[in-house]
Amino acid sequence: MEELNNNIQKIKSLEVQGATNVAKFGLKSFNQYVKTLDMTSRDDFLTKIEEANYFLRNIRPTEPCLRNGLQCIMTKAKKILTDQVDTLKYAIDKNIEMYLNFLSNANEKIAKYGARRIVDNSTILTHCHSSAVTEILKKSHNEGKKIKVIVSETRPLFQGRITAKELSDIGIETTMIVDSAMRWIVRHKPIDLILIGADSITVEGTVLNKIGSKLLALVAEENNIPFYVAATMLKYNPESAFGDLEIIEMRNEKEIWENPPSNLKTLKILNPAFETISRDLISALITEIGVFPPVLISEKFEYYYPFLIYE
Ligand code: RUB
Repeated sequence: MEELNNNIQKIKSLEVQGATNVAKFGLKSFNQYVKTLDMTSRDDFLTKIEEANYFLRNIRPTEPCLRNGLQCIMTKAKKILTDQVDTLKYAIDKNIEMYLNFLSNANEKIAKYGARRIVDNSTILTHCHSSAVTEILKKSHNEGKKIKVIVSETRPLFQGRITAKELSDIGIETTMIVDSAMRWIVRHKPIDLILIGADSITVEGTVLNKIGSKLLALVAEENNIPFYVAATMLKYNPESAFGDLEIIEMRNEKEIWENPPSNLKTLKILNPAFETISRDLISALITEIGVFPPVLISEKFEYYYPFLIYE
């Protein structure tokens, strides 16, 4: 349990960040933990892994990609009617491998389809750090297209620096701006396309992504710039179809101001990590099955991932 707790802490502290990385790391941590369990009773084993499942799925509330993976693995494990704990462990290992493969293949396909939307000599504006977005940009660059990228620093934890570093490392011309310059840059520099990632997609086709994303979407609408969201469909929240609302993660106020003067008794700090972008502000989703309007998400998800539907 100690190693699992350490890994949970890595996700909590954002040492591991971004929905895809969180899902991959969370599932690998779950698998490591399962392998360490030394017990022979099926019931004891299921109780222990249910406990780990509970902790992992609640670390970052706005992350259905990890929740979908855990849900799929737990449902399949419980359906195997064996008293052999080793058989259950083997099945969990195989199902985690399957889900991790879905994730890796998804980002490859997203890069392929997304790069087709990026034209030569274009400038792309992005926000935060999304592996789906950087894969598209890297692929476009590797295909020989000359692209420029503008990225916001993404306060309070500066995930924009991860994007800037990844892209500059391979020679993409990258410019960093402060978050509040998002509107200014669109009005003063030629931007061809705005591209962001996603943490969650609801049944209505609403996307949840890093705080600041809705501002960017409004700026895109105001200036008639295509606004795309690159995300695997594994970020769809199936519970939203049964009425649940996606929860916005509120992060520690210390991320915004570590040591405010203690005499400021009436000061409050709020640190929401994500916000919603309604589907009418999104030109299209770029996913592993192609590019389509957000309103089609539940239909496509049910068709391609029926085994991930749960109430
Ligand atoms: C990261 C963030 C990313 C999405 C998508 O927020 O909002 O845009 O998670 O990332 P945080 P990816 O840093 O708080 O986790 O495309 O890699 O899944």
